[in-house]
Amino acid sequence: MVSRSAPLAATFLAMLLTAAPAAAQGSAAAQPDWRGTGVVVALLSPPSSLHATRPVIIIHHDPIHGLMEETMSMPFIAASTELFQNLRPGDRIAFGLKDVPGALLVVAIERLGARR
Ligand SMILES: [Cu+2]
Repeated sequence: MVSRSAPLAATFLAMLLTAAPAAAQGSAAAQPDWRGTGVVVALLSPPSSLHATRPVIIIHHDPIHGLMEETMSMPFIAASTELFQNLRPGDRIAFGLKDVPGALLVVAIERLGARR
């Protein structure tokens, strides 16, 4: 994890800078701006190497049409560590993203299918 954190963090920052201008504007506070699917890579409660005060989830996500057309592993800030309950690495998930100033925030996570 330690050796992979630096490149992931750099990718994260690059994604934030490129994703924000293209993102949809406004909508109800509770509604995700984007929905994606993927596999949980890591669940990081704060403080972690990726964020001092916010929970971070690394997701190997499928294409999110209109936002990121490529499959990739990347970290997202999570709205709450409560979203991590009953999750573990390897779980396939559907998730909702909210476009907030400076970040794409994971606001909802649903585990898909049976655990292997
Ligand atoms: Cu991505």
